[in-house]
Amino acid sequence: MKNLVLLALISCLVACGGGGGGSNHQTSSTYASSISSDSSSFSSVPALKDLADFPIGMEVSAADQPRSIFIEKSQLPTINKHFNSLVAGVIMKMSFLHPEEFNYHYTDADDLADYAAENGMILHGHTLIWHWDSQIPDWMKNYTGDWQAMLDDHVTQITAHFAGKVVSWDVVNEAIDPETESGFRESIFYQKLGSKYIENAFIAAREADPAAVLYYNDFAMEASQRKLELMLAMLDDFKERGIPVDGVGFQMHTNIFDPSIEQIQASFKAVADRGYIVRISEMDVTVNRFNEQFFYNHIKELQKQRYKNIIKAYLAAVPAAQRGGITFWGLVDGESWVNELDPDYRDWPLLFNDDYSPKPAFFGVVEALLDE
Ligand code: 9MR
Repeated sequence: MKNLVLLALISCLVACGGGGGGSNHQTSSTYASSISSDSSSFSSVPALKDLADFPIGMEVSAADQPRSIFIEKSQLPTINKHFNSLVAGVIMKMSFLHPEEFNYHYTDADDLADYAAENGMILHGHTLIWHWDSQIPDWMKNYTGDWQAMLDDHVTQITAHFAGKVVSWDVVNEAIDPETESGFRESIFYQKLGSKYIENAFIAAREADPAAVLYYNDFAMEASQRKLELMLAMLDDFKERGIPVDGVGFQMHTNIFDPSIEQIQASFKAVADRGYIVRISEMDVTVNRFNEQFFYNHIKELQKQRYKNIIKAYLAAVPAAQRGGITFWGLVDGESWVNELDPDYRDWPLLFNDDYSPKPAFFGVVEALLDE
């Protein structure tokens, strides 16, 4: 228990309607209606970053993108108060940083790095190699030369440019696929180079910025035993051959139903036991499996408990020295990526309502951190 007084304050805020109350009278068309009475006043809630000895991160948009922190400035007080680590949701992906073979575009990401530095935050880099079609630049898709040399150069140039500005990188994102026979995602990189592209990316990144912490990042490793085992086998093989991976990012795009907390904790532990740093890298917790129109109070409570239990599992499984931190994938529900997927589907996966007031989920995170 870190601070009994603070815990008492939080309990009061929640009990007094700060976190647990809230009206159900909202329409599916207005996210603003999920704001209601979850709110506690800005200054009365504790800053998440003050409750942990590891980075507490936020995914942000930048440049001229929708919800950019440089345009939608109303989000800045909340971001600055609670988070000491940033990651770009989009603008540091392959097609943004490397739009043409001989042209790297750094200014937007540099602006974000400056913002982080000026506000006492670290910047995590996401991501050097990712299979997502729209984020692979066209020139790369059509490349006919030496793919290994080309990818090495991509990783080297970018990592070297951000040395000293980016403390850690998702070097390779989502390369494992439990549905394939090989266990690797049959991305364009895999088709060209086999799984070799993964280790080569880590080697190139380490050479270009020896100080950066290098992560393998993926989703659903806590949900699929086969996926976890494939990833662990890759790590074990890399360790034996001296491939420089420092940590693993569990994206943790999860929900209030499954997998079990025990399974989540065991998957963190399997990685921590091997000596790696463990991050929760893209956390959100969806609630709306049954396509409800309302975000009911009992669901808010379930979501709160789920956030709390997952973070407690992380703290229980990962020794303090191996905690790379926890990053949440977006600030307010209405702007979550899950609400971009289908206009007929709504969800409320994040810690804040659309007016930046904290949800019960936020207090679940607070309670987990204070329990430590
Ligand atoms: O949240 C991101 C969304 O805004 C982007 O349109 C999308 C494509 O770049 O990527 C989303 O972030 C993904 C992340 O980069 C990798 N893990 C899954 C995330 C959600 O799809």
